[in-house]
Amino acid sequence: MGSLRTLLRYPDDIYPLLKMKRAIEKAEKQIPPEPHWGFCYSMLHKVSRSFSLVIQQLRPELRNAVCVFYLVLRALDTVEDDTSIPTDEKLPILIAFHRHIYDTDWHYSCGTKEYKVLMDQFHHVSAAFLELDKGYQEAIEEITKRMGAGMAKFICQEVETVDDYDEYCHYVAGLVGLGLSKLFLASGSEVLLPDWEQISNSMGLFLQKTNIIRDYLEDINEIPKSRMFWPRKIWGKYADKLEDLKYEENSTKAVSCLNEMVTNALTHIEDCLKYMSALRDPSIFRFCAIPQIMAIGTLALCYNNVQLFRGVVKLRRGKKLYLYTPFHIII
Ligand code: IN0
Repeated sequence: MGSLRTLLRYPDDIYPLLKMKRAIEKAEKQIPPEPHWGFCYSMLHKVSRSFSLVIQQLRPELRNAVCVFYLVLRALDTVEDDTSIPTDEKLPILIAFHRHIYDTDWHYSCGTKEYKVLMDQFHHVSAAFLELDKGYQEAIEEITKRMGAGMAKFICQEVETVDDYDEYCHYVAGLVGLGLSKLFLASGSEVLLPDWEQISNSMGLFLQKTNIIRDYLEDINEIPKSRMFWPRKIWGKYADKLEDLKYEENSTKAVSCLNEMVTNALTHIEDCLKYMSALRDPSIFRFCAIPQIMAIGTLALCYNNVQLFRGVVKLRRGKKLYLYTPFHIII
């Protein structure tokens, strides 16, 4: 639940931590009896313990669609991330992934731990996908197709300019925003604003850019080869190589670069607020707002913080869980 020392230092964390523990236990007891839905929901809890609770509070029909969408995206991500797959084998899988989701005989073994289980037993996700209404299926298929093609493009291309950065983040996260807006529309709970594509995209870009900033050290130290998502156009003003930012003698330059990256991410905030202001359904609002609040908290922690180049900078677990606790329990 968190170390005793942390709990004594932050006693206000104890209540949300206990609430969260109970909420997780309750969610785990509510796993559906059908094997494919049972697999999907228990997999969802495994790959994202706290976010799965936010999905859980959506209305059942939309919840099923979001659960399948989330797992399809995680699976696509597992293929993209697996550095042991040769490029000539990876590209066709990414490009054809939107067709594989219709095929309950398809599976491709890759990834590690729970992601390997997800890939090996992907037929459960396909079976669940095939039970969704056509409107949900079409939205998931279209986004998976565009995302797979975008990921394939960036396997062979580095993030040089800020436009490249925005384009890469569009494929891996902005499209998720577009897809979710379509699912909300298909559920009948929400309507779309005229500029829905632009603002849905910004919702994803803000989350993804925060992840890219936060994960600098983890990505640069990745074995066998570091992964670089910070645009050269920005870091090139401060260092000859992106990895040089992690060395102590470059601390001042590194922090200036970090602050420019955070400022870049903050440009999406206005669109995000516009998107969230237009939502009508309180459960959809919570689903969208909680990851955004977490991202703002993470950026606040990263800004001007040299520790980002030394180790992990993450929101304290208790603080994070406080956000996940349903509002009416706290107030
Ligand atoms: C998400 C997003 C997400 C939620 C709500 C609205 C969104 C609108 C646009 C784009 C994305 C939106 O949220 C999750 C949050 C999450 O998974 N949090 C993890 C923590 C973490 O750091 O991984 C948790 O365990 O709490 C998210 O990060 N992504 C995501 C993926 C699929 C879906 Cl359906 C929704 C991933 C990403 C890359 C940012 C889009």
